[in-house]
Amino acid sequence: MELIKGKRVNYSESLGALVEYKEAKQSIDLKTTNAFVRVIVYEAGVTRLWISRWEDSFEDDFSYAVTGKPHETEYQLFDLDDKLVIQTALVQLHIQKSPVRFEFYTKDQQLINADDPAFGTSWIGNEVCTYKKLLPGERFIGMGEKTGNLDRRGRAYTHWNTDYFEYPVDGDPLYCSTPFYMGVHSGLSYGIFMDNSHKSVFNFGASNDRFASFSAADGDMNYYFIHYNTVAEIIQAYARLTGTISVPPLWSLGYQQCRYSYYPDKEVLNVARTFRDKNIPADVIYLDIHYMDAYKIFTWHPEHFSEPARMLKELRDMGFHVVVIVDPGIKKEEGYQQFDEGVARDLFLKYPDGENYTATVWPGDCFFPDFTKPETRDWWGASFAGYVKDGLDGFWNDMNEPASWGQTTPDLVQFDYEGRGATHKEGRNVYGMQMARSTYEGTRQLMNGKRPFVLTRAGFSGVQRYSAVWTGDNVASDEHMLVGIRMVNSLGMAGVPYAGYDVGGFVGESSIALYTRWVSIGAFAPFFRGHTMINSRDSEPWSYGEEAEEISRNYINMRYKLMPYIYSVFHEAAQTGMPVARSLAIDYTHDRNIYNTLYQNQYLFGPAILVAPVVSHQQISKVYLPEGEWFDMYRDRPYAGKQEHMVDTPMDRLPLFVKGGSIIPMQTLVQNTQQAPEDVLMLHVYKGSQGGSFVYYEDDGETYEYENGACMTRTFTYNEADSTFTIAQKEGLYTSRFKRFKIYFHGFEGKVASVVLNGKAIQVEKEDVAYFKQITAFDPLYHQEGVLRQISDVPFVEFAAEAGELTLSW
Ligand code: MIG
Repeated sequence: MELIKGKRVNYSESLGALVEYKEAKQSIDLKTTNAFVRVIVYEAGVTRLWISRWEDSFEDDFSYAVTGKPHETEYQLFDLDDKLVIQTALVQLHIQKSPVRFEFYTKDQQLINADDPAFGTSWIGNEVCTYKKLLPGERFIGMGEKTGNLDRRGRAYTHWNTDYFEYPVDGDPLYCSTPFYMGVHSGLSYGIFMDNSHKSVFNFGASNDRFASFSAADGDMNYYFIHYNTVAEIIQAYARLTGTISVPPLWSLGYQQCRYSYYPDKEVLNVARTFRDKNIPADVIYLDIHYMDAYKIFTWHPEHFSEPARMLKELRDMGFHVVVIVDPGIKKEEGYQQFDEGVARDLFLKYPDGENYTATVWPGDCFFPDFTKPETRDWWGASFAGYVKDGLDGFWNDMNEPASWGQTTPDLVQFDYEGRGATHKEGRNVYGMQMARSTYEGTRQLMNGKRPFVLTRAGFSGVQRYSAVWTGDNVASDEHMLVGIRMVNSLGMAGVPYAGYDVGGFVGESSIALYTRWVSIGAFAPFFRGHTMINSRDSEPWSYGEEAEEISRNYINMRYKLMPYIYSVFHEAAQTGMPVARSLAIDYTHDRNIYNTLYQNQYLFGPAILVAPVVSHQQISKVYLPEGEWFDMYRDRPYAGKQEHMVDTPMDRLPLFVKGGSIIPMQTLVQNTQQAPEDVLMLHVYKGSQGGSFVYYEDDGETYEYENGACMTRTFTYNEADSTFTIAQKEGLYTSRFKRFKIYFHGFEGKVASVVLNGKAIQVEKEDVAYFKQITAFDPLYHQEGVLRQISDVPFVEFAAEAGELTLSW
């Protein structure tokens, strides 16, 4: 190749012209003057472009991120004078021959995305970059754990997993890398996933008005181009490539209480007991680094946790699960089991001369397990045997960027990379994900069919298959609260639906108002955990005074009542990859108002509930409701869509709206997920001109038996046009814990006059629902109106659970 024939080249050089091509099944190999290209059709809307300067690259198609394979897909290949055209049922890929450039069109010739005509894919030394024309009005969304605005246009981002303590609200790069974004323009959307784990840079028109580009420091340009009609379909196509979550243990969807660190055991028990005494629901308590002996992973501190099994049993009896932190660094200390084994079996990262790589972390000098080596993963996974036996079932993977004092891993450190070999430059970004994988696979094997919960800080595309992700060391400020919400929404658009932020802020101290607001919003985060830094003020729901406590309790209660809804939404995420927290950019992609920085934090929690985060001190706030009919969740007041609204937002009122046509299944209040709710499933139906449906999901909440069919779904459908509500037969072998249905009709103005179930009239009753028990002495409207706020006269019917059709009249 010209470029490297012993001659220094001081400019970027691109692919060159087409020399020849060859077609195989769903795959076309091109040879250009400077490189090789393999085009692979994965499905009608997914095409992979694999561009390499090394022909032998194609002999080994390996990826940590992608598990999806090409689906049998019909396509046609046309050889025209100046271009090749590959056409599927949805997309035309035009491959210009000289020079070789790629352009994607819809079948009716609308341009979706095109290479910059001059640069296309080019190299500067080993760095490879693809340049795409910036199109008029083009916006960019996604990219996972990235700060900044929902619309990323005008900014550039780096993917290089980084331990960034107290990151600023525009800090980059952070801990987790998911190099997948979506472009949106002229009513069209597409996604680009660059599967290359080297340090990469995505430039969405930052300091340039010509292109959006993505580059990797080394390796091949290897990207998947996805086009479907909606962002939701694009996200799901990305999930077919990189996988989905498995259904999490139900307990992990409850409230989780963390701090750096609760110790000794007595303090842990105290915190747990306080939740129960105060009737604040919670499922999980965390042990941060002080639970260990000299920070040695897989040990317990001999004095502070002298009888771990007994403590864990006591917590379990109170309905608490315990999650412990594990860091990758293994203390260099002879006699420490994991050190001795790791050395003996050659399981650590090393220098090219074979010496183990050493860096300093909490325990002092450490070796680092090479999680890209299968033997290391098996060994690490098996090392959890003692913890599992003690009664632990949650594992928090921290510091796995990897982090160390000094924060600079030398690039020559060598990774096994499944026997292929890779330097730190290629291995770093997948290290955390492979640690999470090893933790997940190992503990899953040890737990006798029960589901472990794994949380990780670092990750790469595909990490969702093994673990939830949290956004690291945020700061107690309003801006951080909001950017955290956007990061979680953005992780959702990058295939990671199970994500959250430290509620209350890790660094610094929240005000009463900030803490309270953060808990209210956190109740609608997929992963809901309060956490705070060592030597900071206490940050439990009762630590900020009586008012904050009551409001926090109300919102945590709400989360527990919503558990049937939340669990069903997680099931959907496991099935399709749809996020749990859904940026409005997913359903309302082409509505420019949702990108307004005032409204960009708003999202749908599941399909039905719109959360409009507001900052702590704001007593009256502006929200924007997109197209559709909406009801405020507190009072059932109808609100028009495609409009801004002013709403009251005192400390105890986070703006929440339900989309007309929604069906929200709820249960009676429990104090933790082990406690059985009453046997009635409450279905809240909201009037809407389009009607709607919901797929309810249930299983035992704790084992993998659902994989063998021990689960159930049941579809509820509200049809507005013919005034019916249909309860489909349940599907699946699992028997629901709910024996009765109670259906509430919201927004029907109290006028549901008669309900006929399978031909038999059933009695319509009316109730003051106030299912969102936010009635507190602190409610300003309580003071104003002098009466308890209530949603009175909501009609409902209750009957034994069965399939059938309700006919309503009003
Ligand atoms: O060097 O384990 O992000 O959540 O509390 C800091 C102590 C290590 C960083 C994590 C944080 C955790 C802390 N850890």
